Amino acid sequence: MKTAFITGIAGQDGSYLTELLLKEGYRVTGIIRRNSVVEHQIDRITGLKNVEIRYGDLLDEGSLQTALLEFKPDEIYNLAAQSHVRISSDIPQFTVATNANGTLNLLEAYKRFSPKARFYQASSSEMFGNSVDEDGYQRETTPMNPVSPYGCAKVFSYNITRHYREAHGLFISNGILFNHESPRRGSNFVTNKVVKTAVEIKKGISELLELGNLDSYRDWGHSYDYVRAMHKIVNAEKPDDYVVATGQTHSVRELCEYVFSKLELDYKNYLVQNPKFFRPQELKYLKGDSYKIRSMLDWNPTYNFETLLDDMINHWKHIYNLP
Ligand code: F7E
Repeated sequence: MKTAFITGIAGQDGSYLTELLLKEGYRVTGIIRRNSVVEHQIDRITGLKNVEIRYGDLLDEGSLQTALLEFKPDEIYNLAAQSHVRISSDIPQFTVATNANGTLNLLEAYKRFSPKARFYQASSSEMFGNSVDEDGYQRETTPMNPVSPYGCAKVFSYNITRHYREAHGLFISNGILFNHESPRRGSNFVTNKVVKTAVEIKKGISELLELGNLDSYRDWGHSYDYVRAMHKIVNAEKPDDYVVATGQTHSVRELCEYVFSKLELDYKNYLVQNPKFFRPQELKYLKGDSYKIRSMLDWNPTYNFETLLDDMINHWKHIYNLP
């Protein structure tokens, strides 16, 4: 039986990955941070049997060493992060400490105590910033020009993991994941914010949807599909780096149009723009070319933009008891 160790195990991706690995017969272990409000902290993985969790933190090297020594993992998935791009401008130092130095802390513990394991680093399309290839896509070779503290920290982690792979002969891979959502997405990310608020408007318990920039484009996939990519990346013959994306792009405005029209509403009657949701520098356009992982590891997404949003709409309709 293989053992997996997941940082960020209670998050959206951590929970889908845990379900996948349990189905594959893994022993699944991980760390969660101490939180003053204990309620709801592990809701996404509550009910899953045979998951072993300890308190730990990417900023607490001792906790990482203790966990690796106890669990002796075969696969390490570093999914923990301060993952909100706009908030990374409010708390840049914490974001960089966690998303950059935290990765280095885990790498050091891994190199010393678990070097035979395979290591997955959660890299992000936010690393590209506003650079786009001439054909309108971002891919593994696209230059990285990040436009947020979050993106800058992720570029550091991408580079340091590649350096450790080359310098120390470790099995380390990066998944460069474009936006991926689900009913388990935090409701301060734009997809879940739009879907949840639209359903609340339909139910008559909300009146307005307040958003920032409507003209940015994102390549949105489903977290369920993207954790399957992570597992394939870790179990490939050789360590390498792969873009994971759908290859379709839509604006925030198109997202609103689709979600409200599914609920037989016109988004223009409810939408207001609020400066507080704009970013100091916006990443305007993402569309990923995932040819490499599709051809080399036989990965394909099963959800598209519409079926992803349908899944989220159905989730919130169920919560609010709407037909
Ligand atoms: O914003 C615009 C916003 O916060 C998407 C993270 O998982 O994906 C995610 O980062 C777009 C942006 O995701 C609101 O300006 C408008 O253009 O859902 P988001 P993100 O920033 O793309 C990448 C790949 C990651 O790695 C990150 O960890 O929507 N937008 N109005 C808004 N966004 C939010 N959150 N809230 C608004 O009111």
